[in-house]
Amino acid sequence: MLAACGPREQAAAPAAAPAAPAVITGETVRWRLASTFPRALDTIWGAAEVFAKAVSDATGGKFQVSTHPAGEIVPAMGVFDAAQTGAIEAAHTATYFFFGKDDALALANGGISFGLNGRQMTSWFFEGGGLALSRELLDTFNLVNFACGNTGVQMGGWFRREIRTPADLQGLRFRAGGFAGRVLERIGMVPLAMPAGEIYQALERGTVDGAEFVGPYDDEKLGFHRVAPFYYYPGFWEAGTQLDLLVNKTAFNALSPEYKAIVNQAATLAHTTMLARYDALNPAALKRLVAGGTRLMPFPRAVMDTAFRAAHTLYEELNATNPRWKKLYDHQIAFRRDQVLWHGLAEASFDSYMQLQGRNNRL
Ligand code: PYR
Repeated sequence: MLAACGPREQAAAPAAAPAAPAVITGETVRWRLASTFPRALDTIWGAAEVFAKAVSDATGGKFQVSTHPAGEIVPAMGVFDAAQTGAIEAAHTATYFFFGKDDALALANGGISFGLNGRQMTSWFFEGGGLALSRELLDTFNLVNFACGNTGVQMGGWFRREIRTPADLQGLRFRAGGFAGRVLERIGMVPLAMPAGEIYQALERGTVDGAEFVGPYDDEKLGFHRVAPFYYYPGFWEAGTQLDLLVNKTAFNALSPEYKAIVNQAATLAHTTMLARYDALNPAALKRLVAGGTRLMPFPRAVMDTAFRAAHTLYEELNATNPRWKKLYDHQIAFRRDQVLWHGLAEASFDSYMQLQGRNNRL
């Protein structure tokens, strides 16, 4: 029996636990899941496969989810609408890509600049009240959302020339994920949205001057280092981007309580697997990139400060104009304040001590 006791909030639990161990004898169910990401990215696309396998394993193959990379049955950025209308049962994507529908969608997946990091976002979502708030928002789009991956703090991306001051960013055409564009345009950049599979060509052809996707492992696969030598960090606009499983509400409600619990648990497995995979794969990729000539650079402090101010001015404007944004923002920002306090103590002091040991070749 598969107990319906996963992370406590992610899906509605069955009303009562069964009295005796039971074998799941549910109906045969077939879902189609379309991803925003290409198959080559086994990290971020991989979450769809982890999810589908876990669902199949838990139901003895009775609940099958066929997984489709970007463009196979739905274009990369068409997956939200396709799940909303029921053209497919599920999408694997990130809600911040769809901020054009409502800026609040950027808060639902932790996709705002200077937001929560990956661990803090998972805490907000599962234990801090984020699940209920984001479910309320996604419900208005006829979708049920599940946390289904996190990238951790991303890299700031690839540039053809050095960035010394905020002035060097003026007019730079830059591919950035989702809501980041709202802030980058405020600091003089020209943000361009495009799915992962289109970035390399845009960089190579000069349609964009620079680009970011996630971090070393994905970026190496996408080949950005072949076109732009300067690799900046940190990606202050993506501190803990959460990936989402978005399920059509009618399709979800048609499931038995057991199958609902299985969807919940499978999404949670995919969620934890993604960040573990990124953390396991990124260091070796980073070493390969640097050995191949990539120039690793921190963003100058003045760039970070300029962006921080611009982001918070934007947030205040949205607070004044969009009540759905404000409801999530106030909650998430109060949570951020406490998280920064707590993480600054144990986590940051331990990390900085260990980094000192690393820099002195003692690890
Ligand atoms: C991006 O598209 O930039 C992500 O981080 C997923």
